[in-house]
Amino acid sequence: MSTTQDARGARVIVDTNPADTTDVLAELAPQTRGDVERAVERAKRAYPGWRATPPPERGRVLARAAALARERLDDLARLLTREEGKILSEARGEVLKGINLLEWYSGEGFRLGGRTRPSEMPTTLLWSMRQPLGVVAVITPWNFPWAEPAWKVAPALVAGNAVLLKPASLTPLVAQRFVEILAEAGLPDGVLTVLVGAGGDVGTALVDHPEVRAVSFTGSCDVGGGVYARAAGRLAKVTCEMGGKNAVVVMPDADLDLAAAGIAQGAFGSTGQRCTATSLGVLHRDVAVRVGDLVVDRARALRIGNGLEDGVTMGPLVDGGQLRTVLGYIERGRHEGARLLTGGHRLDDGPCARGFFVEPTVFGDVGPSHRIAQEEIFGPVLSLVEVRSLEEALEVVNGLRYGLTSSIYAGDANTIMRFVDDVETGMVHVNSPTVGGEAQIPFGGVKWSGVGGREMAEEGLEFFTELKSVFFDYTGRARATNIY
Ligand code: UN1
Repeated sequence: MSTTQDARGARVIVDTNPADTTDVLAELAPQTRGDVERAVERAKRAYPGWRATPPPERGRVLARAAALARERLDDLARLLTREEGKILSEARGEVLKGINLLEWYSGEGFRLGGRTRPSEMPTTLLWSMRQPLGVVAVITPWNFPWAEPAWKVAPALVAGNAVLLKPASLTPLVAQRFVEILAEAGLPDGVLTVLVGAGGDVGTALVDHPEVRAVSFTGSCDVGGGVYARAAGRLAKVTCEMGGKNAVVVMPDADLDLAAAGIAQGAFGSTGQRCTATSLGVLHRDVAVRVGDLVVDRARALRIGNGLEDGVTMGPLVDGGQLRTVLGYIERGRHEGARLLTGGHRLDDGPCARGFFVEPTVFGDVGPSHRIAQEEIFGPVLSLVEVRSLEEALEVVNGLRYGLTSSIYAGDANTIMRFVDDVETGMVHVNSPTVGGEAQIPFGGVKWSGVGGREMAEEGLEFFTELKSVFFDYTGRARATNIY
């Protein structure tokens, strides 16, 4: 994407393919604060009807959208690859994940509810019920332009809210397609509106709007911290899912080929542009050299290029800004004294001549305090740190300010369970890569990685509801015997 001016001097968002910037997908006029105001009004008008729609029926709209998306899986995946850059198989995986979320939350339409409890008082029923919040805002990142809207919008809708979706301005088309499919599935007008524009205009207007009852954000810590502070300032509900510095620990009794494959998949899949990407390998010294060699072999075997082409196994970075950031970290790694084992350069000729490509990069001899071992890079750059024990590995991982996800490759159940117990991350994998999440289990992190509650599963639905507790004396006489 770039922002430019049209013939009359108005600003336009130019949506381009990051693998080939001559491939322009669309030019869009960015929306403004005035558009946000009008969208909020429309959402307020649509809300009562949607709130009154029985939850199973709300769920059915999601189920129909899931079925439509499944029919169009190939087209959606191709559009996603063109807009975001990840290779086609990854794009298909992302579309399928969004479909899973729609399907999971469609079923929640039948389960939405609270619980009953006995009362201290006779002839009295106590129960809690879940109700929608009203108008809510959802702000999603460019790296999962289909799955992220699905995992926030689906629970918000089945709970009965009216939703304003602001996708990243780098990837607006896939998000628009998502909204169109829901409309086709029967979602009434005004219940879901997409607003394309800059975070500083549209995002801020949503976060500050007094009628927006909750904000669900995924993106960087910098932006998320600002969203959290602003929304908290007016006592709105907020959830922020932010960065990660996700480590894979490899112990001597691990299956080393499996570990290397998992590290490479986590580090270079989606070109490292996911909050769950593996960017730190914490290797026991007995196996560090072997695992390092195996990971380097895998990095060198990757074929970089346009993700639409057969045989390409790693796509570009999303734009020039991301390319500069990643190259900056590679430079820093060199200066900090880490050993470059492979990669380290921009690729700008042959199939990579017209896009934002960088080599998959691995650094060895990285110190745990180096910036490349501490900070989220969001690109295909892996740092390898050596440790002498599980305790030392835990010190490295728990010393990070992030706490999204982690992984251990080991054989011994005791070692594995000590890691699972003591690691300070919201998600932990055993003998599998750090990436991924499934609709039916909570997703999210601790420390700098997230605040405001987990997403996905029932927990993701809770955020978009308010609980009401009901005390119902069905004879009207229980108060007389109330001992309190
Ligand atoms: C995944 O690893 O499949 O922004 C999901 C992100 C995350 C999504 C990761 N919210 O990268």
